[in-house]
Amino acid sequence: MVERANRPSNLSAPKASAPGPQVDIVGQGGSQKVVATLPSGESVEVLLFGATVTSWKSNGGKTENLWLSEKADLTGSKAVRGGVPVVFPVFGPPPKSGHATSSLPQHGFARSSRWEFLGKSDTEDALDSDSVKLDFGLDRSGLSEDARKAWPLDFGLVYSVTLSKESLQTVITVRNEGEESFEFQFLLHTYFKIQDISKVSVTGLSGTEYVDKVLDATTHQQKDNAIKFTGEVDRVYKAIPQDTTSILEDGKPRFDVIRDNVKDTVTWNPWIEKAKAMGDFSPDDGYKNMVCVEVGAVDGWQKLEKGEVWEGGMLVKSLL
Ligand code: TA6
Repeated sequence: MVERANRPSNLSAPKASAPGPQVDIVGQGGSQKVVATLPSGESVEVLLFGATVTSWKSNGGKTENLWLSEKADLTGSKAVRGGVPVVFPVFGPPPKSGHATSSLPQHGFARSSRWEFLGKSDTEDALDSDSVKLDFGLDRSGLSEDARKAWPLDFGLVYSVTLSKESLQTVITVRNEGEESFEFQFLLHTYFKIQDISKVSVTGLSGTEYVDKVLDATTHQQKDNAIKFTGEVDRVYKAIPQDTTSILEDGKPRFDVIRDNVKDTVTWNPWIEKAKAMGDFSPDDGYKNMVCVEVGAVDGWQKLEKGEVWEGGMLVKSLL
């Protein structure tokens, strides 16, 4: 045998590629959802109705990170109470009149329209079994007749949900498919699951201006670094300089919510009375186990000319 330098070592049979993420479409009609599970057990569930993430489990699948009302409608007949409802093209009650969104329902139509599952898109490294990216699409053709009449504009949305071992990334791409420009707002109305609201604080918003909807929508400055919850909280923080807002439990970091091309964030807890008043909010004392930290572009409007595209979203790290 000829001795050669750098003789190739024995070529071992290529390693059988590690099992990749499992992606299934489950259920029928309005209850149809996409379930993706990593080989290590983490999972995400996305209801096609609203492209609503209804479950995100990290920590090998042992930790559910999202709160979902026990009376959440998961049949596609109304927006889901919990998980991550997608708010588009308007946040909150639309302008009373004279605006393209004025005839839309609160929080717009995206969270109560049937989205199309576009598929599991290839990650950079197809053998990457530590993450999976799911794409969902919505355009005019997917809207109800009422929504099409209320907002007669041509648009295309692609919403990507990427599950990794310790994080969930959700990003929307908005395209103006029509001839005329339009403006919109966008927000991810995320209901985080927590153990005890009395031990929760939200940090990373100090020095930011906010509109307090509990105090007649008056404007305030966030002085303390930590927001605590001892009653109803409904605040719209605007033009936040830093990218990350954190949720702590008992002083320990539980979630980092990282804004991606959006500058605003809503913090909301309905507390006792408002929780009781919502028919699909259950149990009544469920407010103790949830906090909404909702990133978005809701201060003013994003404007798109014909053919223009806008992208924004969030990356959430579960720190448990
Ligand atoms: O994001 C907070 C908020 O705007 C609150 O004012 C409250 O209305 C909440 O959204 C829930 O709205 P919904 O239309 O889902 O009942």
